[in-house]
Amino acid sequence: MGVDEVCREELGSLHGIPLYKSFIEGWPQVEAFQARHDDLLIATYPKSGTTWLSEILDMIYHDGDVEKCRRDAIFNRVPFLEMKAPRIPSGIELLEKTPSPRLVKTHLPVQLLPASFQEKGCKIIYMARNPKDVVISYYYFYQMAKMHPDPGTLAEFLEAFMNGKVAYGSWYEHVRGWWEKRQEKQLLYLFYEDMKKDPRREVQKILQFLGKEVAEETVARILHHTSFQEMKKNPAANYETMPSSMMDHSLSPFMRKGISGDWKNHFTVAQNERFDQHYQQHMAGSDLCFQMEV
Ligand code: PPS
Repeated sequence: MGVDEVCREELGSLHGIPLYKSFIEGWPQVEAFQARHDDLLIATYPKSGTTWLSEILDMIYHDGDVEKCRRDAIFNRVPFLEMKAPRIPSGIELLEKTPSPRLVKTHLPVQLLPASFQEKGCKIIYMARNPKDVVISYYYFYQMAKMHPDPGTLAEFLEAFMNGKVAYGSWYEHVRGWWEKRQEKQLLYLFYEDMKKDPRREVQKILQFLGKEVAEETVARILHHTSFQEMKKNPAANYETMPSSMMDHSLSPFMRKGISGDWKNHFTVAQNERFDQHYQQHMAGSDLCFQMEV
């Protein structure tokens, strides 16, 4: 193994949430993070459309200027708050260097959000995606992104996911936790499936939430530049500039399929029935609804 090789490692636990050990080491700095009042937080469970939403927001912040949005890779333009890994700047270090107004990415469950986002009254956009597509996307991501433990077979990974034994813990608790807090915070809660169905309507919702007005041709440019096909071929958006020791796109590209309903190509009938039953139990009593395909 070369010196730059990232080693697959078992996850640690941060207040009961399974997480990468290097992120846990950096936790004291994250917990003490000082948000600025004009920070916009993009919060998601992993594989739920974070990069898509990040690119849309960077385009909005730069008035649809495609060249400005190519100035750096997405993981530098929208720093990942709790990220810490050997030999690359941490999310906190990147954020300190980022001029306001900043876009900040996090996958933290709502109960672990650093207090200062609330204290400063920062706006937050949460995006959720149906769990069947999340688990498939996550399974491929575990294979290509080397900081994860070996995912095993899909059947094993499905069990781990349902039991909340994957990085960032239970999908159910994550989506429900953020949903229940949406009244208390300045929070816009979006769905990947709605964005697939009608991206123009969802971008309009974002603009309204931000209190921004943008010309119709700018909206059209934003929609074109943030389509899956455009983002897949854009080196500033597709993660191909990440060191290959961290992400191996030959195992599975970061921009993999970008559709809703790919789980149907992977789940067996029995797995689907078991998943549906588990889903019913864990979503009982919630008015939060997901579309499993569009
Ligand atoms: S991460 O690592 O958690 O930040 O990943 P995240 O960006 O949340 O999710 C990656 C999945 O989002 C898909 N994606 C898109 N779908 C539709 N349109 C656009 N523009 C887009 N950009 C990224 C990406 O392909 C991953 O989903 P899968 O199902 O694996 O293709």
